[in-house]
Amino acid sequence: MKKYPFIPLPSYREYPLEEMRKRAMDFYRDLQRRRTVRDFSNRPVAREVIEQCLLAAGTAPNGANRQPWHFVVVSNPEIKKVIREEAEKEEHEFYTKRAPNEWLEALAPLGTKAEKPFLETAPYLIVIFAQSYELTEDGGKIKNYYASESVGIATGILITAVHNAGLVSLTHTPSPMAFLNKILKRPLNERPYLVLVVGYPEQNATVPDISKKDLKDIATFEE
Ligand code: IYR
Repeated sequence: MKKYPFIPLPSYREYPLEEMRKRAMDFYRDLQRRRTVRDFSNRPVAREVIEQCLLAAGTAPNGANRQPWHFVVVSNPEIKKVIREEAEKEEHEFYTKRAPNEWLEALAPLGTKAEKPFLETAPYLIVIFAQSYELTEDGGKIKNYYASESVGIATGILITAVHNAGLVSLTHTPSPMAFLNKILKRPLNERPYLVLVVGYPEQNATVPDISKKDLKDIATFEE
């Protein structure tokens, strides 16, 4: 295997402490405004903005630089309709049969239900696939490493990029999701990871009044 040439770190920037503090705080404050939205407007979104956000997602650190992700950006109304129908079928099963009571109780305060109108209303559904292996030309398989972790990180960056651009998103996980391979004609080495619904919020969009844990509850410093 050929080694990559090593080059001087080209783009690192160090900030003076005050500026570092301000940047860290400003970034947190801006991310604190992000909310997962379920009430989407049908207002169109410029495709170039989505492209830019996907390029940001593609910068994610990942196992052995295999970049084991594929993003299918769906704006075609007929495909969105089929995705909605299939997702609602699975969700209906989930809410009426598959979900244990404990899970339904955890979801009850959020008011989620089997109907997913946003899958048709929102201008974009970004269906994120994780590639657990790659296929060689002669049909062999090359394993990817840490595909779930890598795709999770890329998804986090995508959500942040979408927020930064002034749009809202919803992480949607119909379960099981194999129907997405079929509808979107994706190969078997790709596993649907998540559907990111992207667009503008509806004018009267509401969100649950939730809060995030304090620093002391999410972090421990061993000094
Ligand atoms: N996939 C279902 C259920 C669901 C599960 C969790 I955990 C949520 O935070 C929200 C919903 C759905 O999309 O409704």
